[in-house]
Amino acid sequence: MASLIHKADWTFNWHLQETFKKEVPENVLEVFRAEIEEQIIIRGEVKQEELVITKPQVKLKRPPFYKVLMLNDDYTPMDFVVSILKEVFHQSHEKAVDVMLQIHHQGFGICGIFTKDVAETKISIVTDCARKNEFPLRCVMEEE
Ligand code: TYC
Repeated sequence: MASLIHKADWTFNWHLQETFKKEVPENVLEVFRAEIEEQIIIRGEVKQEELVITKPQVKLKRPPFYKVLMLNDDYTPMDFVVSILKEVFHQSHEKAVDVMLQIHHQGFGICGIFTKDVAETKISIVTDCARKNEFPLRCVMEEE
């Protein structure tokens, strides 16, 4: 709506300036602005040619993402880790086995990349489930 008024305003401004051949007085502009707004509201529709793509005033920033890393330990059974990767991180069986082996050999592995809330939730689900089963399995998160 704002950009539409802006476009219409600009167009009228131009025509008025052409007519007046000088700066258009502010009070004249005011009347036109009010009329334009009224017409747009009454019409309640936007014609295709009136749509203007204006540069957004505020650049939207992509939210930060977080890697959820799973850490190796000597006690959590391999099949428990695989089932967590499948259930909590929606990995296929093959992928879960690969990630689990990578953690086992390298010390850690990436379970997935999520927004902050989702990463925190997944970590607490993994931790709760591991503690209930008395395993020391741990995850940490790291900003991408
Ligand atoms: N190292 C464990 C074992 O030999 C297996 C394991 C894999 C544990 C990955 C944790 O995040 C882990 N049973």
